Amino acid sequence: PPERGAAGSATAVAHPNIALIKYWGKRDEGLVLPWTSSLSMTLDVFPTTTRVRLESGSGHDTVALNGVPATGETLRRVTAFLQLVRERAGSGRRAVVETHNTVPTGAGLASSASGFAALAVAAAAVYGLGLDAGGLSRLARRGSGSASRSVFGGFAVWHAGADTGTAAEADLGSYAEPVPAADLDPALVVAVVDAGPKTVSSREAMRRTVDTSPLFGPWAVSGKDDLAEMRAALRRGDIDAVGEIAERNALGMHATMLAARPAVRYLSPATVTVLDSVLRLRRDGIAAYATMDAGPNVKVLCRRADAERVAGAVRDAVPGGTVLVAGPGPGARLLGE
Ligand code: 2P0
Repeated sequence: PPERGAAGSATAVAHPNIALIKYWGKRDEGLVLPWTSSLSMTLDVFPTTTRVRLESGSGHDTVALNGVPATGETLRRVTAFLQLVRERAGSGRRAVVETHNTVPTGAGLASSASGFAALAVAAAAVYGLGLDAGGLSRLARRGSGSASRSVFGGFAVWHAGADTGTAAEADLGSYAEPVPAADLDPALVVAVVDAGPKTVSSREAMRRTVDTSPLFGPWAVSGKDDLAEMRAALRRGDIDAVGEIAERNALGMHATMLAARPAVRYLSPATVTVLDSVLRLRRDGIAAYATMDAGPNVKVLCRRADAERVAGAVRDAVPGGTVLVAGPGPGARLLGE
């Protein structure tokens, strides 16, 4: 019999987000609890659409990514996530998951953020969990930390959760919520210099950084100040301050990785070429600031009015790359069955 509140299928859409204050390092891997709080902007490009349909009488979940059956680590992570949903729902019914990504997977372009946010919203609906937005964010976090932020549109802060007390207490306090921001009219110019999958997963790279980098502790401490200053800069709509803080926080995160043993280096020569073009733009009086994630690609924060000029400068710097202009995008939502 169908479970109470549960429908046969549900489809959700979510967009990736780019952190302006980075999440890097877990205090609890099983619960996906971060060492530090982070803050991001959800984009209006690269949506992920995911449909979850309940199966009767099947002994396993089936997952397809862009029409290709998932195997290995991807299948394991999605199945573990669905298992968590089933435990909460008191259900034993397996699911068929069909997901469509428009972003290159595993290239440091936040495919796991949009992916698990869409999966959380669709799975919560189909298994009838009855969660509010904060609950959906806490759930999405268990799939991938950054997915907690993609539940919301615009700017969102993901709270680390209390760092004293038990992991169970931190779990309750670790979710994202929207951040008040004055009218910034921002754009994020995304420079895809390499769309290939990363050589070290962010999960492994975080672990290595936390375990071996002497710079991790200081970066995590300074990140608290960065976050407080970032919130203030967003409130007053100060794009230069927002950009400066984002850029220094990102470079600090990469410094912690470079100091890990062995080093994790996601930045490539093309990354540095784009960074040089961003410096030149600033020298010319344009507010343009760079941030990089677990890959060589660069996202340049600027005013929307300057976005075409910034995109042109970045295109000239890396003629082989793909450059596109993104703006603030919507939170994850159900599309229906
Ligand atoms: C972020 N990144 O804040 C940081 C900055 C990449 C660099 O979140 O292990 O895929 O699934 O929780 O969310 C990438 O890590 O990691 C990420 P898991 P996730 O956006």
